[in-house]
Amino acid sequence: MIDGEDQRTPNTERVFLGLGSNEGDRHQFLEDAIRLLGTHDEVSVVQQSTVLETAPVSHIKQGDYLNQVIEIKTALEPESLLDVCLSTEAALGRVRQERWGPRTIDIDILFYGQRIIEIEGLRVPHPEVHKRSFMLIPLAEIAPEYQHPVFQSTIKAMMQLL
Ligand code: A4P
Ligand code: MG
Repeated sequence: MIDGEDQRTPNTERVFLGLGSNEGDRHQFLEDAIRLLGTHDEVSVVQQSTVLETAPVSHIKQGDYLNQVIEIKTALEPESLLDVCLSTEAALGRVRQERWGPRTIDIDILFYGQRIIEIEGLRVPHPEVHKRSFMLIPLAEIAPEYQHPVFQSTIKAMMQLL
């Protein structure tokens, strides 16, 4: 082994994160989340969709969301990536109140390559991704041909079923 040589195989899996904010300075929260995620040693942001304003999907009355999807490259395994997402939310002052309630910033793992993960505290693909236009529209902008590993259907095709 050559001294200092990096023995890790580069991770070529495409990873997508969904961002949502409906409290406070929503644009700033999205911008800060992307900047903070990108400052992590093992995360680089490779693509970002435009920002979409969307009506809340919830039984709780709350304000409109700004949603955005980003594609990242990361050497982190999904569970460590979730920790980074949760600590980024915390750094931006998110306090968890009710489920599906208003939030300064929400960061969800939508896809991690073609992996299917069902463990305590982590489900990937995100279980609602195929039903939510606020996730599919920005995804379609940056990865229209990406295939959902469970449904074997592209983002573009899933959008037509909404
Ligand atoms: N968790 C499990 N799987 C994942 C994953 N793939 N990515 C766990 C991220 N987290 C995942 O999340 C609760 C727990 O989910 C986390 O601790 C993690 O262990 P949370 O963000 O505190 O809870 P939540 O967001 O209130 O609930 P949930 O079910 O995650 O809701 P969603 O799916 O995030 O939906 N309407 C519009 N227009 N735009 C939105 O962005 N978002 C929601 C929240 C509702 N309505 C919306 C929007
Ligand atoms: Mg969430």
